[in-house]
Amino acid sequence: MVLRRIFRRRTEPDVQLDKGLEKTRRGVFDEISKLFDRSEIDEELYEDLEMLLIQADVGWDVSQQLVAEMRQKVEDEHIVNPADAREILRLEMIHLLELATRNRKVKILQRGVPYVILVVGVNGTGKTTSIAKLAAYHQGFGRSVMLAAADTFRAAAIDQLKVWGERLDCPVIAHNEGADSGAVVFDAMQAAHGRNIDVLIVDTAGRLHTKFNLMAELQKLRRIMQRHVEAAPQEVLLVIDATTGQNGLVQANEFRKSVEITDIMIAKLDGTARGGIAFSVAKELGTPISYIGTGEKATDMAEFNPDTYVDSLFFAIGDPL
Ligand SMILES: Nc1nc2c(ncn2[C@@H]2O[C@H](COP(=O)(O)OP(=O)(O)O)[C@@H](O)[C@H]2O)c(=O)[nH]1
Ligand SMILES: [Mg+2]
Repeated sequence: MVLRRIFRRRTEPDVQLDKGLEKTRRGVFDEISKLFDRSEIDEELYEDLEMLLIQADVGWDVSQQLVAEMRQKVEDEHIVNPADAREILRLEMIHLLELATRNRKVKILQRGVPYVILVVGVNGTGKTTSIAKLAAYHQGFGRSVMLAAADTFRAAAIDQLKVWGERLDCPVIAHNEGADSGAVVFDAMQAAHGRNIDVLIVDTAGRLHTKFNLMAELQKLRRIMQRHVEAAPQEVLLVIDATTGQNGLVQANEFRKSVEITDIMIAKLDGTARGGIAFSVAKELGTPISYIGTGEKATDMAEFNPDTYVDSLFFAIGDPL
């Protein structure tokens, strides 16, 4: 392996990622980076590194794995320079995150067939906001987007989606509070066909208390979608709240039992100094992480890319080269 002695960014900086990971970078990852500013690789380095990774929400198992792999490489390759060990750590981190992109399905959009995105997740994780971000994202490719308010539990939730629809200039199909979510989806599918919509994004309720209810609800919506489009929903996006730390992982596992998740959005990454959650999501779930949310605006979203992500954990835009 060819190692660079100078630790520097390898990918083009991403403004959204830079912003989203600022707290995490300034906190734990700055300390991690500094750990390697020492004269030799000693036991203390490994111990402190493991502790800091756990602090960053990387998770106990994954932290241990990362450190063990780094140690192994350092030994195998007779590395003595701490700066080289840091480079090994970076490569291990990228490698781990690639687990979260390996199974990514190619998104195939077909003319005249609505590409349906079913958005699921626990209440408050950032689903509705993430839907607005996705809408803006697809609009950016010149696609027509429609939203469906299938979270019918609260009037406020429906209104929130309508407000986003107005801001983004995309139609919202909604019924009244308490209406049958299946009926909303039915109407939305028809409208999407009728208006030649490219992307239909469906908001769902995250407050279904039992797993059975959740499963029944999501399966019902799926069946209704498939009456119109056989492959729908082409994307099932789970939103995880980065500020809830490892708890987000527990929630994700619950959802996975109810519905087949194709993509993950890690929301509110800007709101935490413990942005290491992506590593445990990658390792424990293996479900593709496709996007990250970095704020409350529709443009506060970035595509997830392991290299850029790891670079943004260590380097800020404007850092000296
Ligand atoms: N800082 C920050 N706040 C977010 C982000 N995504 C959502 N929020 C906020 O989190 C709260 C809950 O979001 P909402 O989309 O309503 O969640 P839902 O209940 O899952 O639909 C709102 O106050 C959002 O503005 C994000 O990426 N960063
Ligand atoms: Mg909502």
